[in-house]
Amino acid sequence: MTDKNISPKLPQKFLSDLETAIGIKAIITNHDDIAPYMVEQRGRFVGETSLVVTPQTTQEVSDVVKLCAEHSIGIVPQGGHTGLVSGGIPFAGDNAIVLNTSRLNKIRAIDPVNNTMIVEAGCILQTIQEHADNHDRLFPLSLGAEGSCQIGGNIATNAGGINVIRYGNTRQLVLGLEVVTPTGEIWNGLRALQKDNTGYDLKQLYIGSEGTLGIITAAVLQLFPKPKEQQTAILALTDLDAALPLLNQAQEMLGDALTSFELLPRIGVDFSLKHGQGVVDPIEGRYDWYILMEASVSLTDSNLKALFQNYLETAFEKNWVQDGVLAQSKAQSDSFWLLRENITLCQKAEGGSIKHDISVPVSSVPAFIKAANEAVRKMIPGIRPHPFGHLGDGNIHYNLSQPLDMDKQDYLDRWEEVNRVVHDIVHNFNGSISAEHGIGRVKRDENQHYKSPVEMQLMKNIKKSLDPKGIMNPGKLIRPN
Ligand code: FAD
Ligand code: 2HG
Ligand code: ZN
Repeated sequence: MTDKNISPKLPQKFLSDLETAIGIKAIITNHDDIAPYMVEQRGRFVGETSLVVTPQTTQEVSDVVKLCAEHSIGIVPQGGHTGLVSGGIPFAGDNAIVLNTSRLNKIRAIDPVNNTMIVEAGCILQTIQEHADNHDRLFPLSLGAEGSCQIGGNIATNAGGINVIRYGNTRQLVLGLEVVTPTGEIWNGLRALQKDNTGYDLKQLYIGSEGTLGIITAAVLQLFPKPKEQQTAILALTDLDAALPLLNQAQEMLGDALTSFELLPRIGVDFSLKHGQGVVDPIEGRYDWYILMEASVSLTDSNLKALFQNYLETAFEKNWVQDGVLAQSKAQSDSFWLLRENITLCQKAEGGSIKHDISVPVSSVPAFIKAANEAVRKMIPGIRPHPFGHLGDGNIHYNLSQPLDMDKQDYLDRWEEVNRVVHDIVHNFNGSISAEHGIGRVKRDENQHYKSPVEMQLMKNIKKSLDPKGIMNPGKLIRPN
């Protein structure tokens, strides 16, 4: 039974046509069964809907969308539900149902000769990585949520992660898409081609569109040769400024073998050690800043280890690092990454955390961090900044844990005010207020504040032209009229 108090109120005809199209098993209307689909990662908002559907084929997705279009009902696409900007839940008043893609999860094909793989939107990222690996290939997209996020969500958010410096964002890893449009038509753009100049590149429009232009049902992914040798090191910096020459030197001495270059502050290390399971401190002593870096090559018998050791010697000679450990085994390298990947989950245990996902030119990262730290400390004495993340891409998760002696709610009430101060600094550095997590609902108005009216209008024109009824993920990314 549909809960009568919760939107959207669904016409009986809609529900019976839906049941005919996708079957009762794919329809969830019970409030308690819907609840888990409404709780987002950060626990900041709870979604509201009277219906969740879980179609199993592209045709079923198309049938659902056609019915929603006919009845002017909104649709929120939802994948692994790991997004960090509240893009995958409907808000009260959105008049929208949720279309969850978890059952749309077939790997349709792999072509190792062409270095491509065709997967459905609901495939878990880790499953895709493992399948590629079983065929001696690499799918390089990698992020902390890879055990539960889905490729449809990754594509819809143009996810970044830890290997962008070498392989690019999701945008660079997709050759073709299959999409159900807001009218329910199926666009089969599953072309596995390296070259295809036949007009507007529609797939790039859908990548990063956060479910506002249509539902991605399948994709052609670009695969790469599997790395045969890998070196991972964690280094304690002399100071934050040393990160930049250290990065430049890595690019000079390791060339394109450099795959990750991540910044960790001591406080983030402390969070992971205190709250994470099985996390160990790799370096004796306490240092303010660390770099976790990795290099890999797909050649056997390469001289990567020697190159890496030379690089580390240079880093010590130049006094950029005070201490460091080069992983001696896969297990040790995994333990470095465990420390890094635990920061997001462990910061939750430290009370309220006001988050920012910013990028500035790589050369401006230390200056940005210093300016932002000074500004937020002035605003809220005792605030605990823990900037971390993808320094090699200029992308810092500038997260701010609450002062130890402050009430959590009083702190979180200052979210928007703090955002504005930090984002103004980002803006002054010609940066972006969302480097990899997207805009969703959380950053919608903030995005509009910083984007030029011309750019906003172009985005609105595209939305209006592809989704004139405004049913695709209403209220996300672009404010409805
Ligand atoms: P969801 O959260 O379900 O949805 C995200 C958005 O995409 C929503 O707007 C939704 O409507 C839309 N969407 C989902 N599926 C489709 C579809 N098939 N068609 C159209 N629209 C769709 N992100 C990074 O970029 N880099 C990181 O390093 C990173 N690390 C993370 C670590 C942790 C611990 C966590 C919890 C999150 C992290 N994230 C990171 C954020 C998140 O994992 C990514 O945004 C991911 O790409 C979302 O995938 P999902 O399947 O969970 O999508
Ligand atoms: C990461 O790089 C994720 O770990 C999550 O993008 C960042 O916790 C965050 O803000
Ligand atoms: Zn990240």
